[in-house]
Amino acid sequence: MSKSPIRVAITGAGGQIGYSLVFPIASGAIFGPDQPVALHLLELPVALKGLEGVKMELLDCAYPLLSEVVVTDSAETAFGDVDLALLVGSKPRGPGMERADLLRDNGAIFIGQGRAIDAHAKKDVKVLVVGNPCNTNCLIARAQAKRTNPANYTAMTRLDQNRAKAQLAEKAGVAVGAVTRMGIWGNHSPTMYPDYPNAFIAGRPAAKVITDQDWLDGPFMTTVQQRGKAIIDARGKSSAASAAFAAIDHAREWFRPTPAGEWVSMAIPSEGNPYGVPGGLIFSFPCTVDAKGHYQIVEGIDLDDKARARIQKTTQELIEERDAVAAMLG
Ligand code: NAX
Repeated sequence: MSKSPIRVAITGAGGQIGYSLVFPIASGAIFGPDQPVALHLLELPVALKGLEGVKMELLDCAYPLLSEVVVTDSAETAFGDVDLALLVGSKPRGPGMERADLLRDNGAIFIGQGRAIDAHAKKDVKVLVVGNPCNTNCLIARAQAKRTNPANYTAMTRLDQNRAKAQLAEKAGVAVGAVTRMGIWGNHSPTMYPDYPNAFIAGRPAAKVITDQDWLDGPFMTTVQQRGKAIIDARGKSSAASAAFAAIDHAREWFRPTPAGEWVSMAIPSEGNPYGVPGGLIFSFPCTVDAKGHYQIVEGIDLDDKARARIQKTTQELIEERDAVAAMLG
Protein backbone atom coordinates (compact mmCIF):
# COMPACT_ATOMS: atom_id res chain seq x y z
CA MET A 1 0.00 0.00 0.00
CA SER A 2 1.63 3.27 -1.05
CA LYS A 3 -0.20 5.93 1.01
CA SER A 4 1.05 6.51 4.54
CA PRO A 5 -1.61 5.91 7.19
CA ILE A 6 -3.73 8.60 8.80
CA ARG A 7 -3.32 8.24 12.55
CA VAL A 8 -6.44 8.35 14.72
CA ALA A 9 -6.36 8.42 18.52
CA ILE A 10 -9.45 7.20 20.39
CA THR A 11 -9.69 7.64 24.15
CA GLY A 12 -11.95 5.41 26.20
CA ALA A 13 -11.57 2.93 23.35
CA GLY A 14 -12.47 0.03 25.62
CA GLY A 15 -15.90 1.49 26.44
CA GLN A 16 -19.18 0.92 24.65
CA ILE A 17 -18.88 3.81 22.18
CA GLY A 18 -15.26 2.80 21.55
CA TYR A 19 -16.34 -0.71 20.63
CA SER A 20 -18.80 0.66 18.06
CA LEU A 21 -16.23 3.14 16.73
CA VAL A 22 -13.05 1.23 16.04
CA PHE A 23 -14.39 -1.32 13.54
CA PRO A 24 -16.01 1.07 11.03
CA ILE A 25 -13.00 3.42 11.21
CA ALA A 26 -10.69 0.49 10.46
CA SER A 27 -12.86 -0.39 7.47
CA GLY A 28 -12.58 3.10 5.97
CA ALA A 29 -15.71 4.87 7.27
CA ILE A 30 -13.95 8.22 7.80
CA PHE A 31 -11.24 8.45 5.17
CA GLY A 32 -12.61 6.22 2.43
CA PRO A 33 -11.64 2.97 0.77
CA ASP A 34 -8.14 3.98 -0.41
CA GLN A 35 -6.70 5.47 2.76
CA PRO A 36 -4.86 3.32 5.32
CA VAL A 37 -5.46 4.14 8.99
CA ALA A 38 -3.54 3.49 12.19
CA LEU A 39 -5.53 3.33 15.43
CA HIS A 40 -4.04 4.60 18.70
CA LEU A 41 -6.30 3.34 21.48
CA LEU A 42 -6.07 4.91 24.94
CA GLU A 43 -7.60 3.46 28.09
CA LEU A 44 -7.24 3.55 31.84
CA PRO A 45 -4.82 0.86 33.11
CA VAL A 46 -7.74 -1.10 34.56
CA ALA A 47 -9.34 -1.45 31.11
CA LEU A 48 -6.20 -2.34 29.12
CA LYS A 49 -6.75 -6.10 29.23
CA GLY A 50 -10.20 -5.75 27.67
CA LEU A 51 -8.80 -3.38 25.09
CA GLU A 52 -6.18 -5.98 24.13
CA GLY A 53 -9.15 -8.22 23.33
CA VAL A 54 -10.60 -5.52 21.07
CA LYS A 55 -7.23 -5.31 19.32
CA MET A 56 -7.32 -9.09 18.73
CA GLU A 57 -10.75 -8.73 17.14
CA LEU A 58 -9.57 -5.83 14.97
CA LEU A 59 -6.68 -7.94 13.70
CA ASP A 60 -9.02 -10.88 13.13
CA CYS A 61 -11.16 -8.71 10.84
CA ALA A 62 -8.13 -8.56 8.49
CA TYR A 63 -9.05 -5.02 7.36
CA PRO A 64 -6.88 -4.20 4.36
CA LEU A 65 -6.77 -0.51 5.42
CA LEU A 66 -5.69 -1.08 9.03
CA SER A 67 -1.94 -0.55 9.17
CA GLU A 68 -1.35 -0.55 12.94
CA VAL A 69 -3.16 -0.79 16.29
CA VAL A 70 -1.52 0.79 19.33
CA VAL A 71 -3.02 -0.06 22.74
CA THR A 72 -1.77 2.10 25.57
CA ASP A 73 -2.51 3.84 28.85
CA SER A 74 -0.05 6.61 28.02
CA ALA A 75 -1.58 9.80 26.59
CA GLU A 76 1.83 10.76 25.15
CA THR A 77 1.95 7.51 23.17
CA ALA A 78 -1.72 7.65 22.20
CA PHE A 79 -1.55 11.16 20.75
CA GLY A 80 1.88 10.74 19.15
CA ASP A 81 1.78 12.10 15.59
CA VAL A 82 -2.01 11.72 15.25
CA ASP A 83 -4.06 13.57 12.62
CA LEU A 84 -7.39 13.09 14.39
CA ALA A 85 -8.15 12.67 18.10
CA LEU A 86 -11.54 11.37 19.22
CA LEU A 87 -11.85 12.05 22.95
CA VAL A 88 -14.55 9.64 24.07
CA GLY A 89 -13.38 8.54 27.52
CA SER A 90 -14.58 10.59 30.46
CA LYS A 91 -15.77 10.10 33.99
CA PRO A 92 -19.49 9.30 34.21
CA ARG A 93 -21.73 11.09 36.66
CA GLY A 94 -22.02 8.93 39.77
CA PRO A 95 -24.96 8.72 42.19
CA GLY A 96 -25.37 11.93 44.16
CA MET A 97 -22.64 13.68 42.19
CA GLU A 98 -23.20 17.37 41.53
CA ARG A 99 -22.77 18.73 38.01
CA ALA A 100 -19.97 20.98 39.26
CA ASP A 101 -18.08 17.92 40.61
CA LEU A 102 -18.51 16.20 37.25
CA LEU A 103 -17.16 19.25 35.44
CA ARG A 104 -14.15 19.45 37.74
CA ASP A 105 -13.31 15.72 37.64
CA ASN A 106 -13.52 15.64 33.88
CA GLY A 107 -11.62 18.89 33.66
CA ALA A 108 -8.58 17.20 35.17
CA ILE A 109 -8.72 14.50 32.46
CA PHE A 110 -9.06 17.03 29.66
CA ILE A 111 -6.23 19.25 30.91
CA GLY A 112 -3.89 16.25 30.81
CA GLN A 113 -5.11 15.03 27.44
CA GLY A 114 -5.10 18.56 26.00
CA ARG A 115 -1.46 18.99 27.03
CA ALA A 116 -0.50 15.63 25.57
CA ILE A 117 -2.25 16.44 22.29
CA ASP A 118 -0.55 19.82 22.07
CA ALA A 119 2.86 18.30 22.77
CA HIS A 120 2.68 15.15 20.64
CA ALA A 121 -0.01 15.26 17.94
CA LYS A 122 0.43 16.67 14.43
CA LYS A 123 0.33 20.45 14.45
CA ASP A 124 -2.91 20.55 12.45
CA VAL A 125 -4.56 17.72 14.42
CA LYS A 126 -8.36 17.80 14.44
CA VAL A 127 -9.92 17.10 17.83
CA LEU A 128 -13.48 15.92 18.49
CA VAL A 129 -14.67 15.66 22.10
CA VAL A 130 -17.50 13.19 22.65
CA GLY A 131 -17.10 12.53 26.41
CA ASN A 132 -19.57 14.58 28.44
CA PRO A 133 -19.97 17.37 29.30
CA CYS A 134 -18.43 17.55 25.84
CA ASN A 135 -18.60 21.29 25.10
CA THR A 136 -16.87 22.27 28.32
CA ASN A 137 -14.43 19.34 28.26
CA CYS A 138 -13.43 20.59 24.82
CA LEU A 139 -13.01 24.13 26.12
CA ILE A 140 -10.61 22.82 28.76
CA ALA A 141 -8.58 20.72 26.29
CA ARG A 142 -8.42 23.66 23.90
CA ALA A 143 -7.08 25.94 26.62
CA GLN A 144 -3.88 23.83 26.43
CA ALA A 145 -3.43 24.48 22.69
CA LYS A 146 -0.23 26.47 22.24
CA ARG A 147 1.30 24.68 19.22
CA THR A 148 -1.79 23.05 17.74
CA ASN A 149 -4.58 25.07 16.09
CA PRO A 150 -7.19 26.16 18.69
CA ALA A 151 -9.83 26.33 15.93
CA ASN A 152 -9.46 22.57 15.50
CA TYR A 153 -10.95 21.72 18.91
CA THR A 154 -14.60 20.73 18.50
CA ALA A 155 -17.32 18.87 20.40
CA MET A 156 -20.08 16.63 19.17
CA THR A 157 -23.65 17.72 18.51
CA ARG A 158 -23.91 15.59 15.39
CA LEU A 159 -25.89 12.94 17.22
CA ASP A 160 -28.44 15.63 18.07
CA GLN A 161 -28.58 16.67 14.41
CA ASN A 162 -29.06 13.06 13.33
CA ARG A 163 -31.77 12.52 15.93
CA ALA A 164 -33.60 15.68 14.81
CA LYS A 165 -33.43 14.65 11.15
CA ALA A 166 -34.81 11.21 11.99
CA GLN A 167 -37.74 12.69 13.90
CA LEU A 168 -38.65 15.10 11.09
CA ALA A 169 -38.34 12.36 8.46
CA GLU A 170 -40.56 10.00 10.40
CA LYS A 171 -43.24 12.64 10.97
CA ALA A 172 -43.17 13.72 7.31
CA GLY A 173 -43.12 10.13 6.05
CA VAL A 174 -39.98 10.66 3.96
CA ALA A 175 -36.54 9.04 3.87
CA VAL A 176 -34.13 10.67 6.30
CA GLY A 177 -31.90 11.75 3.42
CA ALA A 178 -34.64 14.18 2.34
CA VAL A 179 -34.09 16.28 5.50
CA THR A 180 -31.35 18.90 5.12
CA ARG A 181 -30.01 21.98 6.95
CA MET A 182 -30.93 20.62 10.38
CA GLY A 183 -28.85 22.88 12.59
CA ILE A 184 -28.23 22.39 16.31
CA TRP A 185 -27.32 25.44 18.36
CA GLY A 186 -25.54 25.56 21.72
CA ASN A 187 -24.77 22.91 24.28
CA HIS A 188 -25.00 19.12 23.94
CA SER A 189 -27.55 19.03 26.74
CA PRO A 190 -31.32 19.37 27.07
CA THR A 191 -30.95 23.16 26.50
CA MET A 192 -29.75 22.69 22.90
CA TYR A 193 -31.83 24.33 20.19
CA PRO A 194 -32.76 22.07 17.24
CA ASP A 195 -33.46 24.72 14.60
CA TYR A 196 -36.39 23.20 12.71
CA PRO A 197 -37.60 26.55 11.26
CA ASN A 198 -34.52 26.59 9.03
CA ALA A 199 -34.55 22.88 8.15
CA PHE A 200 -35.72 21.66 4.76
CA ILE A 201 -37.65 18.53 3.83
CA ALA A 202 -37.39 17.51 0.19
CA GLY A 203 -36.25 21.04 -0.66
CA ARG A 204 -39.12 22.84 1.14
CA PRO A 205 -39.10 24.50 4.58
CA ALA A 206 -39.81 21.84 7.20
CA ALA A 207 -42.66 23.85 8.75
CA LYS A 208 -44.42 23.97 5.35
CA VAL A 209 -44.24 20.18 5.06
CA ILE A 210 -45.07 19.46 8.72
CA THR A 211 -47.88 21.88 9.51
CA ASP A 212 -48.44 20.56 13.03
CA GLN A 213 -46.78 23.49 14.80
CA ASP A 214 -47.66 22.16 18.25
CA TRP A 215 -45.74 18.97 17.48
CA LEU A 216 -42.72 20.93 16.22
CA ASP A 217 -42.57 23.16 19.29
CA GLY A 218 -43.50 20.39 21.71
CA PRO A 219 -42.78 16.69 21.20
CA PHE A 220 -40.22 17.26 18.43
CA MET A 221 -38.07 19.58 20.53
CA THR A 222 -38.32 17.53 23.72
CA THR A 223 -37.71 14.22 21.97
CA VAL A 224 -34.48 15.52 20.44
CA GLN A 225 -33.36 17.28 23.62
CA GLN A 226 -34.06 14.27 25.85
CA ARG A 227 -33.32 11.39 23.51
CA GLY A 228 -30.24 10.34 25.48
CA LYS A 229 -32.32 9.77 28.61
CA ALA A 230 -35.06 7.94 26.67
CA ILE A 231 -32.46 5.51 25.31
CA ILE A 232 -31.08 4.87 28.80
CA ASP A 233 -34.62 4.22 30.05
CA ALA A 234 -35.30 1.77 27.21
CA ARG A 235 -31.94 0.04 26.88
CA GLY A 236 -30.59 0.28 30.39
CA LYS A 237 -27.41 1.73 28.83
CA SER A 238 -26.62 5.00 27.12
CA SER A 239 -26.55 5.38 23.35
CA ALA A 240 -23.44 3.78 21.90
CA ALA A 241 -23.71 2.78 18.23
CA SER A 242 -25.62 5.94 17.28
CA ALA A 243 -23.05 8.05 19.15
CA ALA A 244 -20.17 6.25 17.43
CA PHE A 245 -21.71 6.75 13.99
CA ALA A 246 -22.35 10.42 14.76
CA ALA A 247 -18.67 10.81 15.68
CA ILE A 248 -17.76 9.19 12.37
CA ASP A 249 -20.15 11.55 10.53
CA HIS A 250 -18.61 14.57 12.28
CA ALA A 251 -15.05 13.51 11.49
CA ARG A 252 -15.70 12.35 7.92
CA GLU A 253 -17.53 15.55 7.00
CA TRP A 254 -14.79 17.69 8.55
CA PHE A 255 -12.29 16.31 6.03
CA ARG A 256 -14.36 16.95 2.91
CA PRO A 257 -16.54 19.71 1.46
CA THR A 258 -20.14 19.89 2.60
CA PRO A 259 -22.54 19.20 -0.28
CA ALA A 260 -24.26 22.34 -1.61
CA GLY A 261 -27.39 23.19 0.36
CA GLU A 262 -26.44 21.04 3.37
CA TRP A 263 -25.21 22.06 6.83
CA VAL A 264 -23.27 20.17 9.50
CA SER A 265 -23.74 20.92 13.20
CA MET A 266 -20.46 21.20 15.06
CA ALA A 267 -19.70 22.63 18.48
CA ILE A 268 -16.78 24.96 17.76
CA PRO A 269 -15.01 27.93 19.38
CA SER A 270 -17.50 30.80 19.47
CA GLU A 271 -15.03 33.64 18.83
CA GLY A 272 -16.09 35.96 16.02
CA ASN A 273 -19.42 34.26 15.33
CA PRO A 274 -22.00 36.43 13.53
CA TYR A 275 -24.88 35.65 15.91
CA GLY A 276 -23.86 37.57 19.04
CA VAL A 277 -22.94 34.49 21.08
CA PRO A 278 -20.12 35.57 23.41
CA GLY A 279 -16.60 34.32 22.63
CA GLY A 280 -14.81 31.83 24.85
CA LEU A 281 -17.36 29.01 24.56
CA ILE A 282 -17.53 25.79 22.58
CA PHE A 283 -20.91 26.34 20.96
CA SER A 284 -22.75 24.36 18.31
CA PHE A 285 -23.53 26.26 15.11
CA PRO A 286 -24.73 25.18 11.67
CA CYS A 287 -21.51 25.03 9.62
CA THR A 288 -20.20 24.11 6.22
CA VAL A 289 -16.76 22.66 5.45
CA ASP A 290 -14.66 23.78 2.47
CA ALA A 291 -12.39 21.78 0.18
CA LYS A 292 -9.42 22.35 2.52
CA GLY A 293 -11.25 20.81 5.48
CA HIS A 294 -11.90 24.14 7.23
CA TYR A 295 -15.31 24.81 8.72
CA GLN A 296 -17.21 28.11 8.55
CA ILE A 297 -20.35 29.11 10.43
CA VAL A 298 -23.30 29.51 8.06
CA GLU A 299 -24.10 33.23 7.93
CA GLY A 300 -27.42 35.00 7.53
CA ILE A 301 -29.62 32.39 9.20
CA ASP A 302 -32.99 33.86 10.09
CA LEU A 303 -33.69 33.62 13.83
CA ASP A 304 -36.95 34.90 15.26
CA ASP A 305 -37.48 35.99 18.88
CA LYS A 306 -38.40 32.46 19.98
CA ALA A 307 -35.22 31.06 18.45
CA ARG A 308 -33.10 33.81 19.99
CA ALA A 309 -34.58 33.14 23.44
CA ARG A 310 -33.75 29.43 23.07
CA ILE A 311 -30.21 30.24 21.98
CA GLN A 312 -29.87 32.62 24.92
CA LYS A 313 -30.88 29.83 27.32
CA THR A 314 -28.28 27.36 26.05
CA THR A 315 -25.66 30.14 25.95
CA GLN A 316 -26.34 30.90 29.59
CA GLU A 317 -25.86 27.26 30.52
CA LEU A 318 -22.52 27.13 28.73
CA ILE A 319 -21.40 30.32 30.47
CA GLU A 320 -22.25 28.73 33.82
CA GLU A 321 -20.31 25.58 32.91
CA ARG A 322 -17.35 27.71 31.87
CA ASP A 323 -17.50 29.68 35.12
CA ALA A 324 -17.47 26.41 37.09
CA VAL A 325 -14.15 25.41 35.50
CA ALA A 326 -12.64 28.90 35.16
CA ALA A 327 -9.60 27.89 37.20
CA MET A 328 -8.79 25.20 34.61
CA LEU A 329 -8.78 27.54 31.65
CA GLY A 330 -5.40 29.10 32.45
P1 NAX B 1 -18.20 3.83 28.80
O1 NAX B 1 -18.21 4.03 30.28
O2 NAX B 1 -18.72 2.57 28.21
O3 NAX B 1 -16.70 4.00 28.25
C1 NAX B 1 -15.89 5.05 28.65
C2 NAX B 1 -14.48 4.50 28.66
O4 NAX B 1 -13.59 5.58 28.93
C3 NAX B 1 -14.24 3.46 29.77
O5 NAX B 1 -13.76 2.28 29.18
C4 NAX B 1 -13.21 4.12 30.68
O6 NAX B 1 -12.27 3.19 31.19
C5 NAX B 1 -12.55 5.11 29.72
N1 NAX B 1 -11.90 6.24 30.37
C6 NAX B 1 -12.34 6.95 31.43
N2 NAX B 1 -11.44 7.90 31.73
C7 NAX B 1 -10.43 7.79 30.84
C8 NAX B 1 -9.22 8.48 30.65
N3 NAX B 1 -8.86 9.47 31.47
N4 NAX B 1 -8.41 8.11 29.64
C9 NAX B 1 -8.76 7.08 28.82
N5 NAX B 1 -9.89 6.38 28.96
C10 NAX B 1 -10.72 6.74 29.95
O7 NAX B 1 -18.93 5.12 28.19
P2 NAX B 1 -19.50 5.33 26.73
O8 NAX B 1 -20.89 4.88 26.68
O9 NAX B 1 -18.52 4.79 25.76
O10 NAX B 1 -19.57 6.94 26.67
C11 NAX B 1 -18.41 7.72 26.64
C12 NAX B 1 -18.77 9.19 26.79
O11 NAX B 1 -19.57 9.65 25.69
C13 NAX B 1 -19.58 9.52 28.05
O12 NAX B 1 -19.03 10.68 28.65
C14 NAX B 1 -20.95 9.82 27.49
O13 NAX B 1 -21.68 10.69 28.34
C15 NAX B 1 -20.59 10.48 26.20
N6 NAX B 1 -21.65 10.61 25.19
C16 NAX B 1 -21.65 11.73 24.43
C17 NAX B 1 -22.58 11.91 23.43
C18 NAX B 1 -22.57 13.14 22.59
O14 NAX B 1 -23.46 13.27 21.76
N7 NAX B 1 -21.64 14.08 22.74
C19 NAX B 1 -23.65 10.92 23.19
C20 NAX B 1 -23.32 9.56 23.72
C21 NAX B 1 -22.64 9.56 25.05
O15 NAX B 1 -23.60 9.78 26.05
